[in-house]
Amino acid sequence: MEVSLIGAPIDAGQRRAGCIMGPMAYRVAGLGAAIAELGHGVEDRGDLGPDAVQGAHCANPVVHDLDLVLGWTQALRRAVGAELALGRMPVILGGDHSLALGTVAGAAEHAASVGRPLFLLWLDAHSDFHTPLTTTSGNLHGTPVAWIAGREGFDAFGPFPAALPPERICLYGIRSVDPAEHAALLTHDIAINDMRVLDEHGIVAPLRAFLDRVRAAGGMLHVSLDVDFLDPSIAPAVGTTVPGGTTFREAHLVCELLHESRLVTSLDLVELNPFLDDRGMTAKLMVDLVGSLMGRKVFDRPTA
Ligand code: 6HN
Ligand code: MN
Ligand code: MN
Ligand code: MN
Repeated sequence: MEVSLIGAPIDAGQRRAGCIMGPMAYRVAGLGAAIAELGHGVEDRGDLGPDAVQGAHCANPVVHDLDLVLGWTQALRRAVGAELALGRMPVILGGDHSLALGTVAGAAEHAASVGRPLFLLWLDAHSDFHTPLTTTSGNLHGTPVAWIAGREGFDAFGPFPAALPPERICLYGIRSVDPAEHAALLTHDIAINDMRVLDEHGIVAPLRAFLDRVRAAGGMLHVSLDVDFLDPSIAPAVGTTVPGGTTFREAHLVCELLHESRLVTSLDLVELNPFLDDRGMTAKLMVDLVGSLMGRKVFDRPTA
């Protein structure tokens, strides 16, 4: 694989300071070297900045920093599309989860241009299914999945390029859904693998079922990994901790299965807030998880 690291120090999609340091923390934790060690080519494209956007309007007065989020959305959309067009795998170092408005838009645009369906795996404690009109926090990091699924209420963003039908979206690990999100999810046929489902069926079977669908459709797969997918005891460096997250081995197993599938074409690493970390443990764990996703094995058995 040829991997491009893209820094996206955006924190405008939420209110707690610190996500802006995310890209640098991944570099300090050795992300590039960890990927190169596995035999992949790695280019660090440095940090991106937002396009200049002014005067965007939202009818919901609690929504904040709309111009900035729009500016990042445009810049990331172009950057991800450009890397995919070069046949490279973009890995976006966030930055808060609002960056997925741009990254998934870029991936969707590219997939449409080559005539392949894009699938989305959302590894998160949250469903991020608000629209700018339903959010009560005003934090746009809680909205990307809704735009991607083609929901209304995103006037300032325009229509999502090639909106994903619900059966191409898989929410994995969720355990915090707001009432307005819940109501909307009930009317969309999105695979919702909340922690209750994963407790009962295990971490493997629901993921395999989704990956089988991606493979059967000849799809591209964007993975969006929110730090709060992990249990706060192993990943404290995130502003929106929710108890009851995935364990160290569960998270690695997800990444190992993703590697074995050979289906992942782009990846977001989001919501790392290094200011909240404990001696870099979260940044290091995220780097290790990327290692598993890119081919590192607990025990490497030679294949016949
Ligand atoms: N994330 N549902 C809450 C809100 O403010 O809308 C939390 C969103 C969390 C966002 O996971 O990236
Ligand atoms: Mn802000
Ligand atoms: Mn999220
Ligand atoms: Mn989250």
